[in-house]
Amino acid sequence: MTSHSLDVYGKGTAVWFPDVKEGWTSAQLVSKDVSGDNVKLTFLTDDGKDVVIGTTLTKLSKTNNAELPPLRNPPMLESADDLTSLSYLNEPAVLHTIRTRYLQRNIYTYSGIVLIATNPFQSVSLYTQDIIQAYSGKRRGELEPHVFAIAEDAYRAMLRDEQNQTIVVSGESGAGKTASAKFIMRYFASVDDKDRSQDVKKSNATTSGMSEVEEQIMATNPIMESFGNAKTTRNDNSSRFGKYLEIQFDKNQNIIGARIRTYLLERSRLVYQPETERNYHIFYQLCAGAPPSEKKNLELGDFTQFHYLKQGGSGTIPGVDDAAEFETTQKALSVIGITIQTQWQIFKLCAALLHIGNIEITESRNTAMVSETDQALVTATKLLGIKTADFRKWLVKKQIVTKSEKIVKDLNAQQANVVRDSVAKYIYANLFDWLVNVINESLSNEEVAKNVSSFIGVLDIYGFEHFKKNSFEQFCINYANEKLQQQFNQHVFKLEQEEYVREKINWTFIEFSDNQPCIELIEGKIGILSLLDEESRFPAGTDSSWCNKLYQHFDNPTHKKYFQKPRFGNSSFIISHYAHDVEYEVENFLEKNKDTVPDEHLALLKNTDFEFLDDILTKGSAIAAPAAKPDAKRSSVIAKKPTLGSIFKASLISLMETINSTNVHYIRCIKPNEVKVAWKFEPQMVLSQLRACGVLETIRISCAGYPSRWTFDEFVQRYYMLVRSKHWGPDTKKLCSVILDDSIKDPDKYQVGITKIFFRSGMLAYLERLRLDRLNECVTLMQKNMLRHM
Ligand code: AD9
Ligand code: MG
Repeated sequence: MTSHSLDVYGKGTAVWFPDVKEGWTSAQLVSKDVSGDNVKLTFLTDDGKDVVIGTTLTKLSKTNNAELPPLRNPPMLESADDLTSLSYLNEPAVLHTIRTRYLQRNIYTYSGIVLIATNPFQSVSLYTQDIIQAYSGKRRGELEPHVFAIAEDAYRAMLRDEQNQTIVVSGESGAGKTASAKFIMRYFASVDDKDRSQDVKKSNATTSGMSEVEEQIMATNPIMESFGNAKTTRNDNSSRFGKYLEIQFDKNQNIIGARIRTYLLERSRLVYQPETERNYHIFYQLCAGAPPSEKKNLELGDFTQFHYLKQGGSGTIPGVDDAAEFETTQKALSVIGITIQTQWQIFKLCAALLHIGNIEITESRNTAMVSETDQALVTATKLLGIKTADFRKWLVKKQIVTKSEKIVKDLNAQQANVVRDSVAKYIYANLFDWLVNVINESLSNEEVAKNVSSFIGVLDIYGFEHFKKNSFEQFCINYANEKLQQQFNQHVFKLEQEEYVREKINWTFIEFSDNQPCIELIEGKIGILSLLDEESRFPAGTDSSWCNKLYQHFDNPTHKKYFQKPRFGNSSFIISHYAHDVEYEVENFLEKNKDTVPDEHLALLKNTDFEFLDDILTKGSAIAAPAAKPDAKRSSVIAKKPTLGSIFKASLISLMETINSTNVHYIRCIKPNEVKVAWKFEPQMVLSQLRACGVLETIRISCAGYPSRWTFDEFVQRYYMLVRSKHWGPDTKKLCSVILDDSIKDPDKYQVGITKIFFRSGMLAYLERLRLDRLNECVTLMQKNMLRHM
């Protein structure tokens, strides 16, 4: 961040010092001694401690004043609703402003084009119909910062520029992305816009005042959440997939449809949940809410009956009634047009998965065994409409096909468990994708697609993740965030430079750290992902052989900036992401990437009598599931299957293409504390998120240019008193020049554009000080006058 010269530090100057607990603590300069080259500054912190800085003028000039503490903003700016209006735009100032506002119950703050949303962890009355209406038709800045203002902005821009829009919502788990995305959806669905043609609405309005399609769009939320959200340690309703929702408008700006794209559903959750976490909500809803007759048919009981539901030891969520939620899910499924009959087929499939998880695999002399009469096996295969004996056989055996023969080999219990779970995960992933397809068909059929004239996309995607142990999932998530960060930086830059050009001010190109090399390292031709795919296809490939290849290719000076081999061990690698260095453990990367289901099982499932299962396997997952031809060479079947990594890469590239073809708006959600308590603000936690979401980096970028800008009118209104009244007149631009000439001697500190004045960092604080001095002078003068007349 920018450092200011020693001259700015006078007695009483307020500054910030780092603080382990608070992030930063405030202090005031109490004495300043400069003798010869020596400088001694004494500060008194707000908690009563002296801090002395001893240095020399030579050193200060060599280090560009780096030793001097960052300056604190004047009080009038300290709860500014836009961080870019701060005069000193440094890390403590940013943190302090967000904190001050949050403690005043203002959860939203702008940072230039970004809306920062700090989770209140409490229901707040900010989203009523009245407030929706209040934001309708308003320009950003007219009202308090709000997620509705961003939605309205997007809507207006869509009308004005006839361009598609995207609202990117990001942040860490539990920060409020899904909540924000839902508020945005509600805004579009409920705003009663006078500009919009009401004809369509009136003809099919429902009791909620929304049109049928608007109700359907809202209904996608409970569905996607039931099947794609779960309780985790970080969030009771954590989305385990990324989502891009396109809200489609016709030429009269009526909502006529929607389309959802999803990214990387967490498959492992279906078969394993860490301590205190749950599986996907739908299973608990089903166990709690199914009527007795259906429970009997599907052989369902309490969630504790199922291995796939009880591993986390936490089957209920405080404040959530799973049975009531089940009703909500069913209603939502009906709203989007899924018949009751199909709904029960979905639930039947879910029940089958639970029974698969209960199939007991034992081991004798290194050989896996499943009892013929295992009740779970019998029920699962009955529900799935597949042959029990075949399913049992291919749970405990595998077939190796060579050129000349087929060999059947026994599996051990651990391998059999992996096979069992892989089948369950495969079916669930297909069911999830099938649901998304059905929603899309229902919300945007061909007829609708013909009339779509523009869309607003809302991206609710996992933020940067950095845990103690990081695996394939974190790798993919952080790769996505690298791409989004790059898009964001380029966008902020473009906007910044465009404004300079538009205002015709002199500017030089500002350097910023482009993360392209890191992206290249991951997705390049010879990159981490392509090496992973290569190793996944190689029959003898293992996690560790892949890891060694990574070291061979990237552990060298060329890649040092982004890739490192850890000092100890050979089972992990470190990537220096824009937000943080992350160490990835290679264990299971290959398996997760391949996501294989034995061909024998695929063939078995394909031959099911249960038509619905056949349907979801055909229409569901994008992952090709080639039924094993009896004579197919095993290796060629594997070669045909796209890996999860390659699917993710392709979907991400396509997402970025979409985003780049739209006008983008950004919401950064911040989780203010780990314990999910209302109005508790943990500064260190917030700081690390501000860093990870790129807010601090963009602030650094804008500080390198002219971070503060005022229109002539705004400037004159606040600072007219800095010059004598004889200069006051109707020509504001002229008056601005007089004020500027008179007050700021260094011409590099500002530039006058066509409609605005652009200031270097720190100039507003300086002008504020002049203004305050001037006001004090006036008050003294007035007092003297009054005394004289008494
Ligand atoms: V995750 O990556 O899917 O695990 P999100 O989506 O970022 O995460 P979510 O939106 O689910 O988090 O928010 C977590 C919880 O915070 C919600 O369930 C609400 O209880 C709470 N929340 C978030 N934003 C708001 C808000 N604007 N008002 C009230 C909120 N509560
Ligand atoms: Mg979410």
